[in-house]
Amino acid sequence: MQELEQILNQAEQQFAAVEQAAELEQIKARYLGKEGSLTALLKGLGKLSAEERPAAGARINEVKQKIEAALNARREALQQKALQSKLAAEALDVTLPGRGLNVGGLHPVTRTLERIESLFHSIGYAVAEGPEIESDFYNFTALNIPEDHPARAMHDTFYIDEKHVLRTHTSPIQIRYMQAHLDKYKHLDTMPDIRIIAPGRVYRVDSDATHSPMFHQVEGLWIGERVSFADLKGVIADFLQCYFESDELKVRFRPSFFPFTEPSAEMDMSWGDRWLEIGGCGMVHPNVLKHVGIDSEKYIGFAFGVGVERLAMLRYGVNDLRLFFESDMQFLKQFS
Ligand code: 2NM
Repeated sequence: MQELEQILNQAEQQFAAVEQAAELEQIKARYLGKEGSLTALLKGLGKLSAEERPAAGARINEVKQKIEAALNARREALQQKALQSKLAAEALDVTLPGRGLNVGGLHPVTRTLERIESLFHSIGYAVAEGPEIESDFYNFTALNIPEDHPARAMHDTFYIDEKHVLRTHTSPIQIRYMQAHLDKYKHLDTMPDIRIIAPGRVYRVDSDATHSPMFHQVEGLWIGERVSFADLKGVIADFLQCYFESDELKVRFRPSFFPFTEPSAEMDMSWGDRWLEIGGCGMVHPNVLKHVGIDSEKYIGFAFGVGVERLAMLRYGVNDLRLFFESDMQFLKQFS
C-alpha cells in the first residue's frame, strides 16, 4: 500500500519538525487519534476480503508501531532537550571563589562601655543593670529629688504616665541594688561593702550638637563603713589614667550641688593645657541611704556619674556626638 508509506514518511517528518511537547501530542492525534489517518485505515479493514485482510492488517500495524516508535523517540528527545537547557540555565560554577564574609563590629559606644566595665571589674566593682522605664520613686524620690525640682519637669523628662518615666540617669539601678543588697545580708550585723558600676541608656528631652535625647551613662557607687572622699578621688584618678593610658593625666574637683550627694563636686581632667569636665560626684546623701533603709550613721559612701559618649569622643577623636546615632557604616567601620 502506497498510502501507508506516505503516512509513515509524513508522520516522521512532522515529528522531527516539532519543538514543543504539547504540539507533538497534537500531531500524534492526526495519525493515532480517533479521527487519525491510521485509525481510519484500520477501520477500513472490514471492507477487505477475508484473504486480503490479515496481510493488510499486519502491514498497518507494522506502520502503526513505527509511528509510535518515532513518536516516543521524539518525545524522549524533546524531554532531554528541555532538561539540558534547564540545567544550562541553572548552572552553578562551583569553582568560583567565595564572596567573603562581612564581619560585624561593636559600636564605639559599646566598646567604650566594655572598656569601662573591664577597668572597674579589675578593682572589684560588679556591673549592675536595671529597667529603662522607671517609677518616679526610683528615678526621683529615692534620690532626694524634691517634688518641685526642675529635673522632674515635663520639658526635661520623658514621661510614660504620671508615675513612670524613661530613666534620666542610671542612679535608679543603684537604688535597686542597695535595697537588694541590704535584704540579702539582713541576717548579718554588718553588710559587706557595695561596690558597683551602673552602665546604661538614659533619656532626657534635649537634642542638639552636644545633646542627644538618648545617651549612655556609667555611674559608680561604693558604700562601706569607712569610705571617704579621698577614696573617691583615688578611684576616679586611677580610672581616668587607665582609661586614657596616661600617668600624666590630672584630675580636679570643683564644688557643686546634686540633691543625692553631699558634698558634691564636678570632676575635671587635664587635656593638654586645658581642663575638661568629665562628670559629677559626691558622698551619697544620708536621705538616699535612709530611703533604701541603710543606716546612714553606720555606712557612708561615694557615687559618681560620667557620660559614655563623652569618653568615647575623647578617646577616638570624634567631634560630633550625633555621629554615634546615625548608623553611618563609613563612620562605624573605622572602629571594628
Ligand atoms: C552623678 C553625680 C553624683 C549618683 C548618686 C547615686 C546614688 F544612687 F547613690 F545616690 N548614684 N549616682 C551620682 C552622684 C551621680 O552623676 C553625674
